[in-house]
Amino acid sequence: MRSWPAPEVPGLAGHGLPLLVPQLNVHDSAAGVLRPVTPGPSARMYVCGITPYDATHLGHAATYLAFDLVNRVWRDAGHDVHYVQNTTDVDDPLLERANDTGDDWRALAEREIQLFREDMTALRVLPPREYAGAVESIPLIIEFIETLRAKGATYDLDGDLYFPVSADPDFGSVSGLTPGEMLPLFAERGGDPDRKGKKDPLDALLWQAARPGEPSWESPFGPGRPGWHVECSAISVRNLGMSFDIEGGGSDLVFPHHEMGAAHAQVATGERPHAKAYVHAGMVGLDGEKMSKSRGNLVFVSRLRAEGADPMAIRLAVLAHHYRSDWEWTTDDLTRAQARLARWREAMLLPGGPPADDVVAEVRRHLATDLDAPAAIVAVDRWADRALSVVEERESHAGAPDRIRAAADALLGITL
Ligand code: 5CA
Ligand code: ZN
Repeated sequence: MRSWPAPEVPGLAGHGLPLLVPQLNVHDSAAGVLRPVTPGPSARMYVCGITPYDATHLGHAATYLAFDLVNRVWRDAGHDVHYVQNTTDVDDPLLERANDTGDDWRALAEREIQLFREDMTALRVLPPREYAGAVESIPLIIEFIETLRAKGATYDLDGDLYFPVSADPDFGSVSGLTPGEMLPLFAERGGDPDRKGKKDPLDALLWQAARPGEPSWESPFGPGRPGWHVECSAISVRNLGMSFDIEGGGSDLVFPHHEMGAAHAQVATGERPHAKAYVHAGMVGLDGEKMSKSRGNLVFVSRLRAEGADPMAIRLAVLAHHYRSDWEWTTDDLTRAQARLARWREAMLLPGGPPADDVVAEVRRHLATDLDAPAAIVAVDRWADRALSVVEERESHAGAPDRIRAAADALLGITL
């Protein structure tokens, strides 16, 4: 599927030099601690994409901006970044929405994906190298399920095909949850623990037999459509292989989505782990609740843009919150970011400023420490404050504003 246009990323002095660019450490949900990620020359990342029926709310934006920081930090460290993202362009919630509004489900998905592309472009999010739709990936998903079947890791229930979680001895290692903790989350997030005839209530649907009025595709297991977890498992393994560096998404995906995806992949390939680190962004809320389509409490990036908000202010407003924290959007976020952006831009107009090297080093250090964008932003604030208050000529370094501009662009994705 077509991705979106890549923004220019300026190269910074010291780019690719380990002495100047610290190695990225991120919080790995499986390990429960901050860990160094140690990619080879090619750094591999898979991030779960949208289900295209209501894009792009600020929660989505916050998640994709978090992983955009990973991408930028890795590029600055000299890695060739292989970034893959899916889009769940056939699934229950999308079909339900299309049904409710009388839309054609394909048209709804295409419209929302296009809006998502436009929002990502406006926010200067670097595009994935492969942007894979579930529908276009059905042949490879079928092939992946065939592999599981050949290994005896599937069973049939009234025409639907299930994955027995008992097939993976490591099941549970991504979330670290007990079965008792898993069950309510499974029920809440698309699972069917109460279905009669399952071997284990947590077993996940791999292939759902065709139902009247729903789209379906031919397969060796009869006509139907793929389950959700197997979509991301198949797409990630096909494009990145096993043990890729980071699998990412919002914290609502830790269980069951990333747990099941890892189990499928580990059983299908006989290798482990699926990803070296599982990285999760906090949930963005509004009015005391998680922002989500089902609750309808959404603030859309496209709406803010249409109201005249500078996309760079939207980006800065989101990055002012640490990616792992749960937080609530308020209009103050945007007001503060607009003021901050104006101040940074004012400092850019000066002929010189305080030395930039230490500031760039500080931004790099903060981002390498679990993507601490809020601290990186404060470092730029301090530089701008000093620049705007410099009175003596000798304190002013020609070219410093340009270097700060380049760092804000390359590392934070903010153009000044
Ligand atoms: N298509 C699946 C992933 S394969 C899906 O979860 N789609 S989604 O549209 O519901 O969400 C897209 C991404 O945004 C996911 O990574 C999800 O974890 C994240 N996300 C959803 N709601 C929020 C929120 N309120 N705050 C932060 N991130 C969110
Ligand atoms: Zn996914």
